[in-house]
Amino acid sequence: MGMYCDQCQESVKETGCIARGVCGKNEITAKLQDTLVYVLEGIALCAEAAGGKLRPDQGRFISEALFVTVTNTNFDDDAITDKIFAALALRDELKGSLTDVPDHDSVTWAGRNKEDFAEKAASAGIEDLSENEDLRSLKSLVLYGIKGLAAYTDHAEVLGYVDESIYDFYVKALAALTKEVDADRLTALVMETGETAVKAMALLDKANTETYGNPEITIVKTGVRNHPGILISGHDLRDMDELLRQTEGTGIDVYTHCEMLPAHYYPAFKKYSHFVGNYGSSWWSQDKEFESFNGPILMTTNCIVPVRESYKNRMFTTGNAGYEGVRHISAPKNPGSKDFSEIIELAKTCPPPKEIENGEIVGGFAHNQVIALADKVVDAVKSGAIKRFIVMAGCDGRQNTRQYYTSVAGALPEDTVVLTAGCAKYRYNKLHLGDIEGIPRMLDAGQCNDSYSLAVIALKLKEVFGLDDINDLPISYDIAWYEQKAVAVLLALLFLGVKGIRLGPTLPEFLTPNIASVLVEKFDIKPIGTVDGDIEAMMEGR
Ligand code: FSO
Ligand code: SF4
Repeated sequence: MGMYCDQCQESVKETGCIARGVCGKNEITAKLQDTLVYVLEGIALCAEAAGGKLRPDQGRFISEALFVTVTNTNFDDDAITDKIFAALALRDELKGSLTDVPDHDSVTWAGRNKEDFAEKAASAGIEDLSENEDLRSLKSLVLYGIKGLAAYTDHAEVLGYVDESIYDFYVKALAALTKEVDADRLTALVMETGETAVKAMALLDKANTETYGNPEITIVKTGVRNHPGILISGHDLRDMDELLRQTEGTGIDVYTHCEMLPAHYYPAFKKYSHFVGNYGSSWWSQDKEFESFNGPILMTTNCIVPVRESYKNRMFTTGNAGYEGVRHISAPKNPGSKDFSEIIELAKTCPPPKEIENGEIVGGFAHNQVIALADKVVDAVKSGAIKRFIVMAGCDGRQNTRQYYTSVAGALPEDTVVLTAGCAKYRYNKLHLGDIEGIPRMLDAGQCNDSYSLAVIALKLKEVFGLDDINDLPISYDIAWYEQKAVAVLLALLFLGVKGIRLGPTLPEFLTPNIASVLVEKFDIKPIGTVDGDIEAMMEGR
């Protein structure tokens, strides 16, 4: 049997990806990832039987393992196989302490090699979760939501921040995925996934801001200098920190790509004079941009696209990211820094990056910075200078239909302010929308996880205006999604009570018509429509 995957927005319509992923994931990689999730379910069942608790190191292992299965994170079969072995060992450790071992194949299955794993995956993953397609759809929402929030939890853990209630939820939710559970309980689990996603984003926000300071208004250059450079992409700020320390004084410049752009907004990184700017744009354009960058590229997380030979020998992965044939920099066994010297030595031999643009991007409007401007913002709303905020957070993607977001941002009335976060911003962050009484019309909070900041801002405005309901604020949500972190962010917004979200460029394939209509009824979620129609509706609060 071939692969089956429907976890991201680019899933093949109606069938899911069954021969090869649109993302480039092949059948073996897909099956190995499914098997990994399957063994994690066995771990959860054993942990549940032992009282529902995981040790912090065990919880952290689950965050990493789930992150490995997120779209565009890891395409390296050997690395995924190693994780399956480690997961089997953890499951057996937990099983060993039980007198009453749960009766489920994922608890007893004993694979030995890659071939066993690929074979096993024919019945692994979510495929055997439920015969009923609506129940399966709800279980998919839970599984994809946990994958997304696990990625955020992992970033916080890397910085030494832990919330054990997130581990309790891994156990509860992963165990539930193996059982016959009715629609009501699954719906409650979907909402609990949203609640846990809020916790994960809050934890990461605390980890990032306590470690690196609160993001500040920053102008980031998009041109290049005449020195060799290293390009760093993905979301991991600790890797950013270590790379900047290790490159200081070497004559190598450091540039960000895609979701690493917001690193420029943190005080801890501003002090480095060799941290010079952002190169290129969103993840899916990395083929062209990595080629013209000329120097080494470090991918700290997703989104990796199939790597071209032209830059493969200049590319490195680290953390949970991986790609067959691309060198991987592992974390040291004992506490300490990763060693990026191989990348730095390679950079010294490379020509400087080729300039592809020469402008500026303004960002750094996370909650602390916006709340510092609260009086100005509230006055502008009261005077009518700002009529509406449009939250345009989320992901970017390859399809031309995503041009919709550029058109919406460009055509919004001049008394609106766009609040953004995530790589979705690359569809409009170079439009120069101007400002309203000194408040920029495009406020970038940061990475996709900083969507949490947007929720904090909304809750603050609700308090300032003395409103009972977050939906009474002059805020509309026009969200773009791509992978499972966006599923987690969406569930987090629903948990916080946000209604009327527009979601595009398409609704998830894994939602059955029945489940989609429940979301429409309960939360007034709607697919995006036309640019003019949606702008008119949003300005009327619809
Ligand atoms: Fe984008 Fe990729 Fe951050 Fe995602 S780079 S698409 S939601 O991984 O994580 O926003
Ligand atoms: Fe297809 Fe997306 Fe799965 Fe890749 S991650 S195989 S594109 S559904």
